[in-house]
Amino acid sequence: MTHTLPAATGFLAAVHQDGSQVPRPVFATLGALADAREEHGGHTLHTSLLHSGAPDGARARAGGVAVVLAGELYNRAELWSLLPPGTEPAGDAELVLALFDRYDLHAFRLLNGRFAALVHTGGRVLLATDHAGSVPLYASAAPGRVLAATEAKALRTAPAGRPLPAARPVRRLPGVHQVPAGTVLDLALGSGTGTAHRTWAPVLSRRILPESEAVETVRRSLEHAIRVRLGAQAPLVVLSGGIDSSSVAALADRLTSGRVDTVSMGTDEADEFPQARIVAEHLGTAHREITVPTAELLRRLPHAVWAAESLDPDIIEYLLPLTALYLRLDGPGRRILTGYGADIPLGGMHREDRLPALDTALAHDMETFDGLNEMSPVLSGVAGHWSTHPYWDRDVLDVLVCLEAGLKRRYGQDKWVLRAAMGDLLPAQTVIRPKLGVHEGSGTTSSFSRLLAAAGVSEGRVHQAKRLVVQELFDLVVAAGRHPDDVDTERTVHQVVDRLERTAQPA
Ligand code: AMP
Ligand code: PCX
Ligand code: MG
Repeated sequence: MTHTLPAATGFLAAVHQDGSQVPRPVFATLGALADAREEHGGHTLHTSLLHSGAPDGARARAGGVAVVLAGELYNRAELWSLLPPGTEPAGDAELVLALFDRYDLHAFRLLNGRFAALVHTGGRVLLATDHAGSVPLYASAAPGRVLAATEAKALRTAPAGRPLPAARPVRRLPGVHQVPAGTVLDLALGSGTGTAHRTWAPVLSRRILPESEAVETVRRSLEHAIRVRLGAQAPLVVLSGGIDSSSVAALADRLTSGRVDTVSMGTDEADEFPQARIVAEHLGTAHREITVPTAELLRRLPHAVWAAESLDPDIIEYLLPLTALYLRLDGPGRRILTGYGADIPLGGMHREDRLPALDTALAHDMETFDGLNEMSPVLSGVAGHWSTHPYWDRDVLDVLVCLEAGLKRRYGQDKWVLRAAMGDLLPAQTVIRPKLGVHEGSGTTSSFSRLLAAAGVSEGRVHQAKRLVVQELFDLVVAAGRHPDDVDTERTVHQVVDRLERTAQPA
């Protein structure tokens, strides 16, 4: 059984050949910090762990190998079966350590989880992400040192590093790179460079299955992904009333002995409260509705960029209402289940009948998700919570991506296979209803557009202006290290619009 929160939700780690300074750990994620400094083999490993009371489960060392892990694993039982009987590791870091001893870096090909990890052994430092890169991991390396952190802002004051193999540079943070999804970077401490190994890639082929088998496989894999994501306490499901989150709530409800909590957010402009209420009443969950005034929603724009460290304006629009919701959830840290991500492998954003277009969109989305940070735990971490995404469980994702498109779009319905898999647990109207995206259902896209229009942006340039606003906010709250409470959305919008106008004017 998983505790409410993982042992660590983030880290800053530094491996040095000499005793150089380590940047002060600065995170958006809320949590206590546990520092540790260990010397071995002439190297120093310094770690600052963001934890929730039991940091020991996130650190392990034996035989000259040290592991630091933020997040959690979901296929523990399978992984344990690979180890000698009777050796049940105390935590996920210890489990990875034991697997590393047996498989070296190939251990990471075995893991299904939501994590970022660092392994230090001899002159090697390995940096690893889960298949989806769902816990972002950043690094700065130079001869004799490797720094790594789960938030880019934690490396803001690091001395400039060298380019890393396959890793993307981070805007305005010289020498800071993001480790790609499903990757192990195997770095030599002496040179600060090394090799990238992919440990996961989305399937490119499509499988043909009879309807009933596809439906059963989807149901079984999703149910399993939810079972392994449940903690000691009843979970909280962020519920829109659409098929994705309603399915998560229904399965969590079946697998939990106590009552599941659900929460829906809306704004003073738009909500999907009636749709969510139908599901909550059907399941008998302890349900809450939270209305966030639009002014507050827009004030949270700097917080969404601060948490996600993403430059994509569309992604920030999806994440903004969720960030605003998480910031309204006070009290002790909760384990939050979401339906986020279902629309990517199921082509849920695709609302018409042509199958080639559906698979084109899907292939594109599976090729471009990396680095968007849309599933970053920091989004709920800013309020001290831990979110997890069953549809992006490694095994669920593998099942969903490869289903032939005709199982996703069928009988005029989007996400047909999921709807068919959940028919017995949800109200009929929930099962058949097409739904708006969270950015539409909460009025986020329209209120952000209106803010720009009020600042003088013409309709044709709204999207470009949104991109620039998000970029400016990134520069302020990530690159310059400003706290989002001190950044005014409206003032930033005006500055960006002034700049846009100056560049648009003929010389
Ligand atoms: P979407 O695919 O647009 O429905 O949004 C992704 C996920 O965010 C959903 O599966 C829900 O878990 C969550 N979500 C979306 N809208 C809301 C809402 N209004 N209130 C609470 N959670 C939501
Ligand atoms: N979503 C999607 C994510 C869509 C965008 N991400 C991408 N293409 N990488 C989902 O939940 O699957 C909505 C609102 O729909 C967010
Ligand atoms: Mg959805």
